[in-house]
Amino acid sequence: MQFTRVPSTMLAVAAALAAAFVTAGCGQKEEAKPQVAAVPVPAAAPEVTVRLGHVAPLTGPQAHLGKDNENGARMAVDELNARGLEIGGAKVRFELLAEDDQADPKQGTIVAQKLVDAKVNGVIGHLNSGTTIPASKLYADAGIPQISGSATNPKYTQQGFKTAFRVMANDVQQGKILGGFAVQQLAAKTVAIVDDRSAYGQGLADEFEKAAVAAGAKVATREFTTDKATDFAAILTKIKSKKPDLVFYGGMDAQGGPMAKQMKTLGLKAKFLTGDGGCTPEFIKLGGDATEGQYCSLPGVPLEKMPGGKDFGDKFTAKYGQIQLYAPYVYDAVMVAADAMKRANSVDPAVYLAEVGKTDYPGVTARIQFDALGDLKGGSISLYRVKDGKWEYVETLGGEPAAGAQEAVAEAKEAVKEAAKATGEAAKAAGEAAKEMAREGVKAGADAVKNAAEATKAAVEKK
Ligand code: ABU
Repeated sequence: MQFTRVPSTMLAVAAALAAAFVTAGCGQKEEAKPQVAAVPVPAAAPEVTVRLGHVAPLTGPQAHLGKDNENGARMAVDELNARGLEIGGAKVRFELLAEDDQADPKQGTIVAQKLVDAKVNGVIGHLNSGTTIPASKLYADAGIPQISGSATNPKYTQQGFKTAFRVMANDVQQGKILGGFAVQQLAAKTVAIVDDRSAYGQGLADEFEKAAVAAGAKVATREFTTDKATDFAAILTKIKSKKPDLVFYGGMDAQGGPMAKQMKTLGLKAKFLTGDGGCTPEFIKLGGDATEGQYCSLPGVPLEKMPGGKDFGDKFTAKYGQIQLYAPYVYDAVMVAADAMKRANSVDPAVYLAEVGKTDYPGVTARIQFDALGDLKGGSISLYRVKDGKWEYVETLGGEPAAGAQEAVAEAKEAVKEAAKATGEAAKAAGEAAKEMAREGVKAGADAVKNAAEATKAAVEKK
C-alpha cells in the first residue's frame, strides 16, 4: 500500500476547519469563521558568510597601489553578493577583511597570522612579493588558499605550497623579456642595474641581468637603494660616470618616478627601463617630463586588449576612479576563489582548495589556468613607453594568443544566458507547484471538514 505524505500545514488547516464546524454543530451561536489556508512555502536556504582576507600596503609610499588592489577585490565581492550565489545549499555572502601590511615582511606575517586566527575562507594577496612569500607559509600551514594578483617573485610558488597561486606571469618571465627588450629593441650595449633590495626589486633585477647578459649586454654597475628612499643622487652620479646606455630599475613607482626625474636633473642621458612596479600613472606624476620616452613592462596585456577589460575599466573607473595597476588582476583572484568554491560546492578551504588548482576561468585579464606550481599558464608580458605624459602600449611578448581567452568569454556569456533561461523556467515551475500545493491544501481542508461533519452527525444520531 502506498501512503501519501500530507504536509503538516495541510493537516493543521483541516483540523482548524473541522474544529470550527464541530463547535457550530453543538448548537452554539458563534458562526464558524473561514480559516485562511496557509500556503506552504519552501524553506529559505540558510545563509553563510565567506570571509576573504585581503592584504596590501594601505599606508606608506605604496598605499595608492594597495588601495587599488583592495578596490579590485571589493568590486568582485560586491558583484558576487549581487549575484546571490548558493553553495552547498546555502546562500553565500562574501565579506572582505582588508588588512594593511605596510609592504613590510614582518608586518605581513603579523596580519597573515591574524587572518589565520580569524579562520578566513581564503586570502587574496598580498600585494608585494616581500610580504606574500613569508605569509604564504602561514596560510599553507593552515590550509588556506592564497591567490595573489600582483606578487611576481617566482619563489612564492616555488616553495611547494599547495595553497599558493598567482594570476599573472612571474618575474622569471618578466625579467627575461625585459633583458631581451633592452638589448634587442633598445640597442643597449651597457646597462646599469639598480634595485630596492625587496624580494620583488632584487629578484627582477637579477632576472633582468641574466637575460641582458645572455643577449650580449655588459653590466656597467649594479647598485641598490630601498623601497623608502627618495634621494638617488649618489647612486646616479656613480652610474653617470660609467656612461651606460640604459638604467634598469627593479622596484616600485614611488622610487622609480623620482629616480627618472633625478637622472634628468643630473644630465644622465641613458634610457630608463623598469618593471611592473613602476608601470603606473603615479610614476609619470612623480617623474614629470623626465619620464617622457622611458619604458616599463607589465605582466599581461593592456586593459583594452583584456577579454573583459573594457567592461571592467568602465565599471571600476565609475566606482573608484583611475586604475593604478593590479585592480583587474585582484578582481580576477577573488572570482577564481569563488569559482573554485562553486565547483567544489563548498566554501570550506579543505574542500575547495583542490578545485583552485583545476581552475579554467574566463577572467577579465585572461583565461586563467594554473600550472603545477600555482603559476598562471601562458602568462604574457607587455611593454609600454611614455608618450605625451601617458603610458603607450608598445608590444606583448610571450604567453599564449589572446584568442583562447576570447573564446572562453564567449562560451561563458552563452552559459550565463542559458543559466538565466533555466532560472526563469525554474521560477515559473516553482510558482505552478506552489499554486498546485495551495489547491491541494484547500481540497484536503474541505475533505477534512466534510469528514468531520459526517462524524459529528453520526455521533449526534448515536446519542
Ligand atoms: N610585481 C611587482 C610588485 C609586487 C611585488 O612585490 O611582486
